[in-house]
Amino acid sequence: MTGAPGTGKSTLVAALAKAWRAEGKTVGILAVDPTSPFTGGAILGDRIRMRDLSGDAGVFIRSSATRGALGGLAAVTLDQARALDAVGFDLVLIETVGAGQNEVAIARMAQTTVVVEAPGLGDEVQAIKAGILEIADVLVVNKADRPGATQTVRALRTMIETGHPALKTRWMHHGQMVGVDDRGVSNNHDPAVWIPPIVETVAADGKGVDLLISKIEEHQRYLEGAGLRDQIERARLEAELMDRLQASLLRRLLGGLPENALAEAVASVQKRINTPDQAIEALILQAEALPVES
Ligand SMILES: Nc1nc2c(ncn2[C@@H]2O[C@H](COP(=O)(O)OP(=O)(O)OP(=O)(O)O)[C@@H](O)[C@H]2O)c(=O)[nH]1
Ligand SMILES: [Mg+2]
Repeated sequence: MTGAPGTGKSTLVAALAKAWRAEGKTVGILAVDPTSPFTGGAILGDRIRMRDLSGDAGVFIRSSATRGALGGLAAVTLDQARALDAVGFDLVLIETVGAGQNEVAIARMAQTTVVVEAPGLGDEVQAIKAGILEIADVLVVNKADRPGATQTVRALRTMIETGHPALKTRWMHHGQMVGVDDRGVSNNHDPAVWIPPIVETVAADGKGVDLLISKIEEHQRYLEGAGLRDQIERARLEAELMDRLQASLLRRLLGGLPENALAEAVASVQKRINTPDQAIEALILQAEALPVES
């Protein structure tokens, strides 16, 4: 569940969790960096919104206010989600503010990504600015009780009809052009492309939540039916492992170098002594010359 600050993600997550609990399903909820400049100190607010759920052993809630924990946030959240999955939670809901690379990385790892919009946050559809529209499996226009909801729906519909990447993206795969969906997964075996439906909700009073659930479940069935779940999981794990590999190589490299090595590299580029590539090459050579840590 991702979207601009204050669009109603937490309220929606609470409403979804309640509905799934009523069906007897267990629900894990992970809220990532819920403190936004808009709603400020939202962890407390989230606690209040989630209050109806507390004390229920079938619900696990964890908020991580980890602003500033660059790079590690996606990994930590995905590990938490794995843990919840491993202990048998039927559903794991992750709320992120769709505002940074971290959040987008997390959203990309979900089986079903719901992008939440709300009217009245400015002229533009917020998700376009944040670059998260293309990862949406289901689009929600929450706060449908507010003026402007119809225009927001219309704007989203136009965007999907004219330019959803699922409808036009192609990429090279093993030297062949193949049709792909928005996650870069080949779906040339299955011509049916998932076009994100748009659901209007009033999270505050539960309106539209049943329809949202049915769309989320429809998307899950689509993944299953098209045999895409394994393929997508493999592609995402590959991306996740590459990210973690990059981060850990970088940590290892920089950790082994003297403290001022990076500053000196920067200075050498600023003084036009080195090009960036030359400075990087020098850093790598310097790191490789160091004794290997055991
Ligand atoms: N009018 C109206 N207000 C809503 C609706 N859903 C949520 N709100 C209100 O919008 C405010 C923000 O809701 P949250 O659920 O905290 O939004 P959020 O997207 O989780 O916010 P952040 O985590 O801070 O990004 C709260 O005051 C909610 O009560 C709705 O459907 N209609
Ligand atoms: Mg929230």
